[in-house]
Amino acid sequence: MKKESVLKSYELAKEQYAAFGVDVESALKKLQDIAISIQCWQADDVSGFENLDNLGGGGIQATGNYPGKARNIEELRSDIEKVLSLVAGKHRLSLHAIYGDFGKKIVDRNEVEPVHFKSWIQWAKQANIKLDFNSTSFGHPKSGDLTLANPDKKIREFWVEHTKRCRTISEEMGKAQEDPCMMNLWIHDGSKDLTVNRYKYRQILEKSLDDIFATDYKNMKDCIEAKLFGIALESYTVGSYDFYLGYGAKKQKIVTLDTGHFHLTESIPDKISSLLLFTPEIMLHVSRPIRWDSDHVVILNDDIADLAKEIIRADALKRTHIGLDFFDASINRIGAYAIGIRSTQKALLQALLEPIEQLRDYEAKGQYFERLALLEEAKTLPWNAVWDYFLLKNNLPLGEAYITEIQKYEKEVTAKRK
Ligand code: RNT
Ligand code: ZN
Repeated sequence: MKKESVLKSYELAKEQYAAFGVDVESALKKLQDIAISIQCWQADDVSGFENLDNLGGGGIQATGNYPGKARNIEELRSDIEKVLSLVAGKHRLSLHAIYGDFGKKIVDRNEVEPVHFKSWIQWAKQANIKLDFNSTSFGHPKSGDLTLANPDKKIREFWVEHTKRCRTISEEMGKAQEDPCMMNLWIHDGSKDLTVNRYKYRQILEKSLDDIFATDYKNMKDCIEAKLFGIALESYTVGSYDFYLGYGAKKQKIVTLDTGHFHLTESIPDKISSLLLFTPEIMLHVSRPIRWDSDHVVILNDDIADLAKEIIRADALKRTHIGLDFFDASINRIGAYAIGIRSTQKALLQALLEPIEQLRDYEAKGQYFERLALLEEAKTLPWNAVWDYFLLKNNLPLGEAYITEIQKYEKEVTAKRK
């Protein structure tokens, strides 16, 4: 793609959008400022860098064995830096507790401390990126079927301690970056087969959360992530959407909507406007479920386009934190990141370019044919010309040229990891 053609197409697109009352430049400015919280775990298939025997407990699994996954902190940082060099905008990195800089030390989950994330905080500052955080209750001998909802006091307390420590780590991150660190709490707790104790486990989880959240912090924000079911825990999930929605509304915590954690025909976009009325903010885990919570790479499909539109229509950008959550181990991992981030940005751009005023005007007047017609027309307005210009303005490879960049990094870096 030639620079001149991009500029020419952009000018024409701008004109076309102006005819619908859409200010393209202001849309681009907004897009430039939307930070996406990039999940660190796509780089290494959710393995982390603990020196513990990880084989003890499940809860999560990546599938595929494409060569070149990051094997240590240095490689992960280098991969993330590469990803950031291929996308426009200033973004964030979401770390899990198992990604601490533990050196050769054995640090159990109930021993994690801010010091284990000191080098991450330093790196982040220098990479000009902000950090978000997650407690990790999966992949540990004490994970089992129940962690924070475990009737066994010792196990429950172990995970309460872990999660409390994660909040202090998040607080340190937030303080250092002078911007709140979003801490996400997700646990897999549930039951493979019928349980006759649905109430009991939820009561225990509520108690654990109350313990965990007893201390107030200024530089971190708590997010609680619901799920429909997990593999091997198909019959019951303690932390269901009802559970966290209730807890979030009651205690003013942020509910995390993972787009892979609902019935496949359930509309996640429709939840945005309700959550914003009853909970302080929203955290998103943008993912792509195929038949189930498969965590495929995010692509520009209707689900994500509709989600982005709801955020913009509800004027919710300031209260919505957009995080990604996919981990595909079957393709080039840097490529997976690039596709996922770019597709999310494309969805947001489309949403920002919607001729919303005209649409609302039609709706107010009861002109529903006109509303539907314009919604259809808007789909094929030249948003892609605006996208190309966005890349050009950010000095990024145009169109599909980023593929070559990733192939080069693969040849020079990731393919050499054996
Ligand atoms: C799992 C949840 C959770 C994880 C990450 C690694 O189903 O989506 O958010 O993917 O914490
Ligand atoms: Zn998630």
